[in-house]
Amino acid sequence: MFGERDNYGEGGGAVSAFPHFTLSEPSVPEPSEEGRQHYRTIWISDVHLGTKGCNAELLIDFLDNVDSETMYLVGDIIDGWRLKKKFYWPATHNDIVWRILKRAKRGTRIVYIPGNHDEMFRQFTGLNFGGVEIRRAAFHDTADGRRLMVLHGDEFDAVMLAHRWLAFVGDAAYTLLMGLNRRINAVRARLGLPYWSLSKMAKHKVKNAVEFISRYEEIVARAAGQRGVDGVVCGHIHTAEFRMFDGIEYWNDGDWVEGCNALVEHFDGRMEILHWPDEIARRNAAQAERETVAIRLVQAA
Ligand SMILES: [Mn+2]
Repeated sequence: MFGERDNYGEGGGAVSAFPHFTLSEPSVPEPSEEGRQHYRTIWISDVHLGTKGCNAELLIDFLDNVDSETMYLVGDIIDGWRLKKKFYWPATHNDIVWRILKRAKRGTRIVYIPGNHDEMFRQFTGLNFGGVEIRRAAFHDTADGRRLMVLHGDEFDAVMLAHRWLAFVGDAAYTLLMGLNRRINAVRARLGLPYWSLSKMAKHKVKNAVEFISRYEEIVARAAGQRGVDGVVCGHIHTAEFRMFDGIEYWNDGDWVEGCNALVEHFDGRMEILHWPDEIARRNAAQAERETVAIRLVQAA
C-alpha cells in the first residue's frame, strides 16, 4: 500500500509492478575518460538542442575530450521555442544530455542557468536534477581569487531595446535604399552613367551590428561592475569574446550553432576561449605528425 516503505524497498512487491529503467547507451559511444584535457571550469551556452542548427557532433567531440571540476551550462541549452513549433530530437541530441548527466554522476559539479530559449526550466531554480543544479545566475570564484558573475545575458535585452530599434530602423532604411538604388541605377543607365555601388550601405549595416554587440558587452560588464564583482561570464549573443571595461572582465562563451566555442578556466585561474574546430584541426595535425614519425622509424629500421 502507499505509505508502506517496504513496498518500495529492494525486491518489494509494488516495485516489480513498475518497468525497470536502465540508462541506455548513447548512439555515439562514449570513449574512455583517460587522456582528456582537464580544466578547473568549463562554460558552454547556446547549444540549441532540438534545432537543426545545433552542431551536436562537434559538441560530443568536445565533451569526449575535456573534463572539469565544475561545468556551467549558461543557457539556451535546449531550444524550447523551436521544439514547441516542431518536435526535432535526433539521437545525437540525446547523447549530449546523456553525457552531461553521466558527468554529474561521476562527480562534476554542474550548474545549469536557463536562458530565454529554455526559460521553461527557470521555474525550477534552486532545484537539483540528477546532480544538475538549476540557478537563475551564479557567482564563480576563480583559482586566483577573482569573483565572476555568471548569467545567460537576455536580462539586458530590455536595456538594449533602444539600440535594437536603431538596428531595425537601419534595416528598414537599408531595404528602402536598396529599392531606391534599383530605380536610381535604372535612370543612370538610361543616361549612360555607370552603376552606383551599394558597398557603402552594406558597410554601414555591418558597422551597426558591430556597434550593437559592442554596446551589449559594455552594458553587461558595467552591470556586473555595479554588483562589485571582477567580471562577468555570459552567452546569448552567440559571439565569443573577452573584453575589459574599466577593469571589469567581460567573457562570452560563444555558441554551438556557428562558432562552436567554450570558455575554460585553467587550474591557475587563467581563462581561455576555445574555438573547437581549431582544436580538432590541431589534434589532427599532431596525429598526422606522430604517424609520419612512426613511418620514418619503421623505414629506418
Ligand atoms: Mn539567449
